[in-house]
Amino acid sequence: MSSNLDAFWMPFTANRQFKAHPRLLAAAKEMHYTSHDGRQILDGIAGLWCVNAGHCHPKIVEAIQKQVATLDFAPTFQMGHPGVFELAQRLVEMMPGGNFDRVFFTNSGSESVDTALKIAIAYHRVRGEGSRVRLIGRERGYHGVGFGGISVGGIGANRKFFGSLIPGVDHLPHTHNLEHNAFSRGQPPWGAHLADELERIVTLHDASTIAAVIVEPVAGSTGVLIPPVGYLERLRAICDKYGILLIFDEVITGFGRLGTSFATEYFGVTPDLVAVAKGITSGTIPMGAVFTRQGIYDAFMDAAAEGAIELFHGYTYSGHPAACAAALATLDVYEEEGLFAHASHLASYWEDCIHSLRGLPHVIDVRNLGLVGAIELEPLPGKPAVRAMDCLQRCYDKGLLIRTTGDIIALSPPLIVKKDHIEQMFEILSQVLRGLP
Ligand code: PXG
Ligand code: PLP
Repeated sequence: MSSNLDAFWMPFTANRQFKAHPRLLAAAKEMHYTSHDGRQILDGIAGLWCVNAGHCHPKIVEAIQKQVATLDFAPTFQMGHPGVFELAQRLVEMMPGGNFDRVFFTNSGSESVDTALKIAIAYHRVRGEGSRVRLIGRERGYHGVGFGGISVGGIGANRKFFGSLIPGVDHLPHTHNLEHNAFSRGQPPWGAHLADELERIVTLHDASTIAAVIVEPVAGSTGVLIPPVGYLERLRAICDKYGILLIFDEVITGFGRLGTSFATEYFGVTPDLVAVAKGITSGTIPMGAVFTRQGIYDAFMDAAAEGAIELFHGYTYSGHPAACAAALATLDVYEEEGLFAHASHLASYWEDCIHSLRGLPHVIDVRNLGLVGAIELEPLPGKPAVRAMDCLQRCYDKGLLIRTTGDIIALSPPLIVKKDHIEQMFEILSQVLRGLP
């Protein structure tokens, strides 16, 4: 490797540590990366929770190549192109129960979150409830890195450097509790009552000031926190009681991660807005989207004069032709290869394999749902995150890519994963855990 690594300021990375010991990926195919030194690396995290259809799927690659050579870019401000309308229609048809009838396009999860928050506040305003401006997030929530997303987000390090954030935000408590729920298989039994904290927040601020509650149905980035049985249902009921919009951030849970199209289907709980990204194009081209429930779009149409712009929001690249082509091909692949059903069938095998790590050195919790899972390690005394980072490096050296956050290992393989890949993942992980200081 000859190139100079200095100029690239790497995101969410210990830059100096990385540049001293770089891990470069040079190519990818299906379940594997090829490292710059020519080794095969099994992808245990679908790139960064996004490559759900497997790497370099020929059908998706071809669709993108064709699109870029035919229509490289077309504006969607006062213009359009066929692909974006076709994709929107396909997407709303994927949503269960026909509950969501419109889609707004963005380029990332962070933009989807900001878009959803803005639509929520504006929705109340166009209906004459302009006092509903507060947003409620949750501790340990991750909603990307825009000012909206970090304001409702609940990860201290992502917030504290960045000033006063947006005003009028409050947070629910997180639901992670090892004392009650360690080593739960699937949804943990304890914790539904934590949703009732929303009642307390409503009492404090009054419902007439609150626009929306945003949560990840399964919190991903913070270390895979599975919602307690009944928790999401209770949040929905309280939001209904007070006219508060419920936003699900499905940037990770969308597009098959739980073995269903979306988490809303998995849990049988219908929010008002759904933010997605990542798996929408299987990570090939940046894209995100926000689904809105029946009636939300109509409220904007009803409030604006004919010929007037109804929502003053959008990105140059909202519905970019290359992203639309990638997404359409990705949805075809999900369908033709039955990848969501495949994920659903593998989920119990995945659960058994990940829970086989219980009892290994340093393992204080294991949790799972669908094809996502986490292993929480006891931190080295006085050195948080060091043990998990050591684990990541050792796994990489043995040919497995994992993701860590603090001392939690997260796993989320491409949905094309087979039983023998899963076996190999946990074989490497158990070897590494046995050898960790
Ligand atoms: N919401 C959720 C729930 C996410 O998981 C975003 C929003 C932001 O998406 P963009 O595309 O703007 O990054 C995410 C992204 C991790 C990790 O810690 C997780 C994400 C991104 C990068 C790293 O494993 N999730
Ligand atoms: N900054 C400037 C100066 C711009 O002209 C634009 C878009 O035209 C933006 C930011 C926003 O860029 P995007 O639409 O890609 O989010």
